[in-house]
Amino acid sequence: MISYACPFPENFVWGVATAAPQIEGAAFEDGKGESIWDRYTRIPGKVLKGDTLDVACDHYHKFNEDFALMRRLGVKSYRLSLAWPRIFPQGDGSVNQAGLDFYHRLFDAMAENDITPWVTLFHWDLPQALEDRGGWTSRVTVDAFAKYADTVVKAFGGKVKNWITLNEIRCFTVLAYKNGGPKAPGRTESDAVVNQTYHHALLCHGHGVRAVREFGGRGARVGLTDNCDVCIPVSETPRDIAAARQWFTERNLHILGAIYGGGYSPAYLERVGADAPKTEAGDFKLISMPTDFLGLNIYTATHVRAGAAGGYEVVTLPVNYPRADSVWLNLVPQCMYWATRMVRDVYGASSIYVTENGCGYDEEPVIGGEVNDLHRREYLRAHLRELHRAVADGVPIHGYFLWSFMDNYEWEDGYTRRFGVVHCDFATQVRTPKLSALWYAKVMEANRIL
Ligand code: GBH
Repeated sequence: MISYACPFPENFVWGVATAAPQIEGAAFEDGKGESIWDRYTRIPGKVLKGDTLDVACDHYHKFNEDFALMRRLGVKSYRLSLAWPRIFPQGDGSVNQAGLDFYHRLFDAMAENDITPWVTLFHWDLPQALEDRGGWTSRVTVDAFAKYADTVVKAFGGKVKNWITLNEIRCFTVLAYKNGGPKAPGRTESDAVVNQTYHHALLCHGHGVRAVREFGGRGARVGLTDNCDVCIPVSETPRDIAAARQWFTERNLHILGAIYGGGYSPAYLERVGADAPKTEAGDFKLISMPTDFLGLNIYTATHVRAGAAGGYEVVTLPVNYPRADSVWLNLVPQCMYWATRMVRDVYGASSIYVTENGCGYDEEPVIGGEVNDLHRREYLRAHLRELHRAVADGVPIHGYFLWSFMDNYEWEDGYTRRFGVVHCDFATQVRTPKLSALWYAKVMEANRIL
């Protein structure tokens, strides 16, 4: 029996994560084009308090200070994203050199602070100009992404070795194109159109992999970050585990199932029927190119058990079930164990990184220069224990990135919901490491749970 006090494997990667639109600000500076989120935040009623991304954490101007703070906390690996509209203001067409220059300065500052970048090519900020040409419903976006991926991998391949193609396909497809939101652009489209957006996203993932293989240089690695639908078996009996596995497989058929399966499975095609996405010859050669790792963003899970008449049953949670302030974030630490184990068992994933995990709360005041977010420390500790359990069971988990380095723009929840281990005062841009940051610094240093 391996205890939680045992270290994580040697060379386990500990890091923190953010995304460009959520922290950079400078939304219209140095030639950056408008993103779909810049547009969406201005539609009344879409974002809490009408908060915009215009300034966010002003990281665009404060990155030196932010990297110095990371260094003080002992952060050695940092997952960030590139803003596509900073580099191609119109989505394709001509490149904005000032955008490339900004990221060169950023990577140089990271190197000076001994921080290794893990770079996501796309974290939801589609150039509005592409949305105007159909956005994710159109193959125009796939061609534009291919060009964007080639450009940034060529530009930064000397400074970046760890690449992530896309962040959470569901969040810019079904959650953005089906029911008018909650994600940008907030369109309302048919199932057939939504299925097509998945397919285009899968193709972009493939192009990201291809670009890294072609232009990434020596030692370059690439994978997808997925927020697969996660469940836990209510009891860890063979019956409930089998039920959970069935639920997991069905719910992830259209993304991980397609990528790892080398095509859409008969089960998927039967489910979507006439709404199946239109594909072209060669699509799956691209989509299913082998990757070096799978990134998972894991926050919560659905409870599943065996049905009385076979199959599975989703358990309805009691109203008092504990959760964070984000309504979707039920506290289910076993999500770490089951998500990682399922992707190993179902798809044979052989190198897994948790690319996000964390929790959002509203009221976290700075009192006497401190933020006592004991709730976050307990969340992280409980989740890391379940991750450790998976490692001890032989699940190939090679790293963990905490979401998020600092409080930032939480999409439709604006600046209300704080996910950072560093507090950000959005009026003054003062950063204050919370208690959880000081604790996590020690965890990273010790390579074990404290
Ligand atoms: C991640 O999404 C994102 O990658 C990151 O940018 C974000 O800040 C962070 O987590 C915290 O939210 O609309 O009710 O159907 C997390 C996964 C998936 C959680 C979509 C919220 C909305 C559920 N998210 N989900 S709903």
